[in-house]
Amino acid sequence: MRELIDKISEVKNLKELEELRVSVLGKKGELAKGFANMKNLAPEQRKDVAKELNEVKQSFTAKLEERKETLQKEALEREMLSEKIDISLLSTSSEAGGYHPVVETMNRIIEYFQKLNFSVEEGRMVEDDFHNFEALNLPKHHPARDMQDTFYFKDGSLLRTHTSPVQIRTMQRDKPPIRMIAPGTVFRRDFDLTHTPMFHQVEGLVVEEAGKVSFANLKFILEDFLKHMFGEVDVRFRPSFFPFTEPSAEVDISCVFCEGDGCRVCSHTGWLEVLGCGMVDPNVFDAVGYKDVSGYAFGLGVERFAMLIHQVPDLRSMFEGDLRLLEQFRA
Ligand code: 2U9
Repeated sequence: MRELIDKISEVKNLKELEELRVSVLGKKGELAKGFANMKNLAPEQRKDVAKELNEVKQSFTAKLEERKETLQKEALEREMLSEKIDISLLSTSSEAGGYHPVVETMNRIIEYFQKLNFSVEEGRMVEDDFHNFEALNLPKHHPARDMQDTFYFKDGSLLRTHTSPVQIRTMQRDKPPIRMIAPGTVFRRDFDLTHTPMFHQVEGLVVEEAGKVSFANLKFILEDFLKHMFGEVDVRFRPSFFPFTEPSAEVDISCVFCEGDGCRVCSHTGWLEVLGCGMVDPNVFDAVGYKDVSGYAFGLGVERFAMLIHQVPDLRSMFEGDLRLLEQFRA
């Protein structure tokens, strides 16, 4: 017995241990031979020998398991040590990284509004029904609340479908005047050529004492903003509808691909839609308890801006992380 136990501690690796196991516990192993030999013993000896063999089997198996664990641990440690990376070593590569076009575009947008004294608010990605829908004048049965458009959790919370709940929370926290943008990630159950389940928005909100801001102020700032982002483009406002703004408008720029002549990208209209905006609906102010105020708001999709600025035709390439595309945006 002692001999067998000694053999276990002499074994140097898992392969040798397995060989030892087979040679002792295997079908043709030492123990099997011992049991087979019992038929040659005198009947009164058999019980004692069987007892002894079983004890040997038990303690051998236990020792074997113990040694196996030790060897496995040692092997893992050796592997981890060999894979260890010395992060203090100097890099052999001198290639510079760069911002992803979506991040770069987002930063340019943020910078523009920060220079005009807008604060930057972040909020949360997991929201509740009130802040994402109810307070934004999206009534209980509005189609936007559909399970098909929104990622819901079992407890009724949801992934925000726009950054608008950030404005709601800011108004609940601060008194007017408000002058803010909300850049961030949003989620919708939508996936096709022109939609992805995760994308980025920047929304803006300005609230002042009643009568102090008008649609003219909104129009002026958005025109200037779009020229800052896209260069010398024409800008037009078209009447539209959003539940949270009244009146509302969609904003187009002259097509950056054909300069307004008409091409496939602009469906031969010469115009590309880039923004939504309007005067904040009074129901939204009621929901946050604001009285005697006026305000304007706007919203945009950052991926769409990045695509139009860099003339990237396919939205999906914004999410693939393909270095052949990203290397073209290196700083
Ligand atoms: C509050 C009040 C009003 C934000 C607005 C839009 C119009 C809009 C879209 C642009 C492209 C979303 O990413 S997109 O699909 N947005 O058209 N957003 S007005 O209005 C608000 C927001 C918050 C409290």
